[in-house]
Amino acid sequence: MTEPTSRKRPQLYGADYSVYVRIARLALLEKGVSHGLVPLDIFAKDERRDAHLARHPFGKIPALEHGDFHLYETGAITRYIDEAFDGPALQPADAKMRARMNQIISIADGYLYQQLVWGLYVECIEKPKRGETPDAGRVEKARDVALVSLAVLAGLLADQRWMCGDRLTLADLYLAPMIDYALEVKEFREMFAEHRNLGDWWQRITALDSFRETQPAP
Ligand SMILES: N[C@@H](CCC(=O)N[C@@H](CS)C(=O)NCC(=O)O)C(=O)O
Repeated sequence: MTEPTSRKRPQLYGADYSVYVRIARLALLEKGVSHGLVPLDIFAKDERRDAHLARHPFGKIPALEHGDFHLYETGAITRYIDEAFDGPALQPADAKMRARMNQIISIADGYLYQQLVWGLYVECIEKPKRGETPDAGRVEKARDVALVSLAVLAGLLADQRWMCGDRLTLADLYLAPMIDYALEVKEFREMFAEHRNLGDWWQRITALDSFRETQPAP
């Protein structure tokens, strides 16, 4: 007799440095779901990465296995985690608030990941560490998008505790790992400091056990 999927421990494939892996882990931890992290360095270009294409044909991390149920794409994974397991709801029940959460997730996927993580963090922190020169044009574009993004997020947060009201949702979990990388860049820190409500929100984020537990290894 096979064990039902619901009783199996989910396994997440990915690396702790990955923003998207961290989002999925934050969701698992906030739901209190016991799970495993199977280490997979997607940039290693080795045979483990090749084998991973069977799990994720687009060659990205994370991928989730829950019994015989296999899933990739962080948006699908986090919503599945929220809906398939007990624990605090990570999506608002109210249609307008849920739409707002989905809007913030789209902003994170569509603009923040490329500009904050690749355009600012990788260009300004990672490249100099490797002895490479940042692409000034790339950084300038990222800075422009960062300015708009922070104004938008500060407006959406307003005087709420979390991005979508008084409860932590997937919107907060999406933003946190991206902003965490960008905050290593001095110029971004200065822009961020212009928005007091974002600073208060960030204190709440950094106080989460899940956030601390998923901090990438130095
Ligand atoms: N749309 C994917 C994006 C995942 C993604 O971009 N993951 C990055 C790591 S944070 C990755 O695997 N990059 C490898 C590559 O682009 O070759 C999702 O939502 O899961």
